[in-house]
Amino acid sequence: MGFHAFLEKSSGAQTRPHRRQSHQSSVDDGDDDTRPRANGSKETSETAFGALTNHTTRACGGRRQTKKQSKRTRMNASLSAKGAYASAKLNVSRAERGGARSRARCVRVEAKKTADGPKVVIAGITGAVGQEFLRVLKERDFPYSSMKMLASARSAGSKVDFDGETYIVEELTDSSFDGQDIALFSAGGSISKKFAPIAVEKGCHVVDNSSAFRMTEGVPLVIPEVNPEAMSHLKIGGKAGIVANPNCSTIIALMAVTPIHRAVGVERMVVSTYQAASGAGALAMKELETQTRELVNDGEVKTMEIFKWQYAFNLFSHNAPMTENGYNEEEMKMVKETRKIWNFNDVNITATCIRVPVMRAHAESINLTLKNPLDEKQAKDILSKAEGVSLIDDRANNRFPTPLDASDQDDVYVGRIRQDISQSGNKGLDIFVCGDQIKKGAALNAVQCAELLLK
Ligand code: 2RA
Repeated sequence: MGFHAFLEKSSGAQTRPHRRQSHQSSVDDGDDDTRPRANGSKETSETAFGALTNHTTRACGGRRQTKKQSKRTRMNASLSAKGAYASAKLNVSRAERGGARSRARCVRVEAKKTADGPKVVIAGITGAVGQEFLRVLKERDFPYSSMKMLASARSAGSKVDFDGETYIVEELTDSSFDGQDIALFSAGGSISKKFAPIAVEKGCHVVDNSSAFRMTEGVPLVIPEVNPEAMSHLKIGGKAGIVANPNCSTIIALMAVTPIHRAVGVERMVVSTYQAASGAGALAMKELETQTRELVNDGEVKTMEIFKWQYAFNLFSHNAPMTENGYNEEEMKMVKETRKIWNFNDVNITATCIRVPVMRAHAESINLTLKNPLDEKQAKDILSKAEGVSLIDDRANNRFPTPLDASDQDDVYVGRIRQDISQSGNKGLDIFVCGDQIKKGAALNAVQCAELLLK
């Protein structure tokens, strides 16, 4: 059965394929040290990445390709490992974003190697977040005097190019942190649990992208635009410590909701997420692409290794483990992490997290109950001034944020800003947000935390 026949048969309403979910890199956010497998086995993050080294990416300015080029890109996305991590940027104009105000840069900036810069370590360099760390460090001109690339024994000896130099990947051991200043970790929770305390003991600050220390008392859980003060006691040259990067869904939600909370107080938040493949790791991204190809070419899904359910042209409840109260761990992270980041235990939060067939940017529908009234014009005004937030909110043209708008961008995009008509007195607000899971949801946030250590 051909692709169109399949679509007609399986979906009825949908008669043509969506635009391709472009992605730049194979992703593993280091949030957990194991990944779901349909067959019940577990995959380490590094293996997950390794399996994708023949995967592909889109070239810079992908959306400006000719029809012929874009068809070729869609149908023949055979990406090399090098290509997958090339520093390509999504070169979409402001006009194409519906007039969004974007601070995301499209220029390439070289990282700043300088004799008095910190000694930087990346733990989990072969993972996609590890690779994204490098890209973000370059983009943000992060100062460094030396760079150390760490991975498991399996990857030791391989080479990584960064800022005009080639580095040999070293095995992560207890002595890896001797004399180092900042370690960016994204190698999974168990690696963080073992090695982050060792790094700190040796005087090296850790910014950890895993969930290992997020709820640990005394460990700041930081979104730099939201609660930088939580880590103000940690500075290069001072006593070393761990800073935890929140879960991607929490970061993306709070980038938009915090400015509203600061202005009028948020009493309750109802979140429904539409989470991309990247959050489940590189193999999930690969599975989404593979299944899509299979459907296009053969009309049926043959590969089902990561999730127990068909992923392409489908969606399902988030794959995080279920907890006793019927919420899965991803949903409970949103509840607990928000309270910690806001230092506000009275906020009521409920979340439903869903995995959708999108490559690398999460979307979230957020309904708020406010302490004090706020009309939608005021809400728009607050959000338009919020750091790291861009608006796409064009009702006349039905133009609102999409995961593709947010993919590969620094900012979180917000739209559908409207009064919740079910709540009286202008005390209810609805918004829809999209943010790049691997960038602001992981690597960018971590590098911003590292920048705070320098200030
Ligand atoms: C996800 N928890 O499932 C991940 C991202 N950190 O999307």
